[in-house]
Amino acid sequence: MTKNKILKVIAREVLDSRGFPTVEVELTLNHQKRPSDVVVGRAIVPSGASTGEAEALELRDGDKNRYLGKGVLKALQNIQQKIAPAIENKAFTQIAELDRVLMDLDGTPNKSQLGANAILGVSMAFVRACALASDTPSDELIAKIFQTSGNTLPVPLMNIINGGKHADNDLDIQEFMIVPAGFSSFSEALRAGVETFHHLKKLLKDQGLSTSVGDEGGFAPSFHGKNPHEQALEMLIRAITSAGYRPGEQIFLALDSAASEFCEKNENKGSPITYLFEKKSLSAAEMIATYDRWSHQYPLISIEDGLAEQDWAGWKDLTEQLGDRLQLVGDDLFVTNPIFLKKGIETHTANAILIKLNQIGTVTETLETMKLAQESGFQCIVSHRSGETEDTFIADLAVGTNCGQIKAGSASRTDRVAKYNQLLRLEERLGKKAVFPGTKPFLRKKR
Ligand code: 2PG
Ligand code: MG
Repeated sequence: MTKNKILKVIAREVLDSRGFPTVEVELTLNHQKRPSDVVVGRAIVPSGASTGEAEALELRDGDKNRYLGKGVLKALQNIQQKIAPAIENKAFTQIAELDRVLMDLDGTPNKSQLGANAILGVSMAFVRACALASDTPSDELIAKIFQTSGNTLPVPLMNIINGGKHADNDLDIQEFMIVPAGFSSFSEALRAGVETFHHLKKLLKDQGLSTSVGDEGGFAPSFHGKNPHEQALEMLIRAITSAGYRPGEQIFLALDSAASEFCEKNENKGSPITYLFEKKSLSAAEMIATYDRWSHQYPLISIEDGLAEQDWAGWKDLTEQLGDRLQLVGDDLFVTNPIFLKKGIETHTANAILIKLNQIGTVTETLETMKLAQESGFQCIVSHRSGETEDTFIADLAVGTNCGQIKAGSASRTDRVAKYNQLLRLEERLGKKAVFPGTKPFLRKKR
């Protein structure tokens, strides 16, 4: 196996889609066949807003005089002063070897010493650089590491109405997604999703509702009246129909409730977790009943973080009651961490996992979690963060692992469409080899 000697690592502070600083890393290697040439792999780390409690640590400076405390100079310093001296002029055969060194250098379970943003930037940049050094596209390199064919384009889960922490409206649920799964190729599916987005804009406008967008490029209207969530779901159905598509056959619906954000902080430990939903306090059972009702009213196929990350008891009931006909995705619940995923597998909690590189902090651990999920019959959805950049690593990751689903936001904002554009390129390059799984990832046994 070819060894890749790291010649240089540099890091800089750049901005994410919310205008907050984040880490960019550039890592230099020699070209494998032309050793006198060098290649530079570059990666930018994303950042979440509705973060899970057990996510790996995102190191921020906390200096209120710079970027409101959100600077990442400490993370850069850790790369320049601690990581670079440990890896420069050393050769690594593969990403797992480098990531092991980074993990050992940090020495903590949640990467709190060096910062997951520092570590992940180096890890992703190394994959990119190895790809360039071997004249292999990044998705192909990932497929080699993951030992798959790497030819499956993901079904996009497009978040076209934003709420919760990603918008300034009265929706408790964070993401209302359309899932154009009933098509035979990624590009057709994307087109249907995008057309639906434009029709939604017109419908909102016609009703005098706002068409300004939230963090992930979806609209963020304020629905009036007592059932804003159902109004949002109805609106999606109308948009699909008005775009000329068939809801429940070509385009389906998915939610990310991000319920940890609206669960009520209960002073008494041990008392059941409740949810402040549509201004009422609801039990987990009542939330489940709401989802159950919606799943009969609408072509809903997937619910992410339907209950809070601490509510394992509620999650178990949710899975028992709806898991045989809906995809139930753990995001804050699992934080891309094999330890929590194992607990989910063992206790039959959830049936899918959201995959975010920066929740765990290295490419290798991300791939390990995905392997574990796939071996256990859990679906994987590779995901962006609400704070994104022009980096399209997740598009390569989704194809390279054949995972079948990606969550990359709406059809507006360059930070979101950059991922879809990369997937279009990959689809074109794969040509006849490209596979689009359609509704397959969502098929479950009927009750
Ligand atoms: C989520 C994500 C991405 P954030 O909750 O799934 O949509 O949001 O990055 O804010 O955690
Ligand atoms: Mg989520």
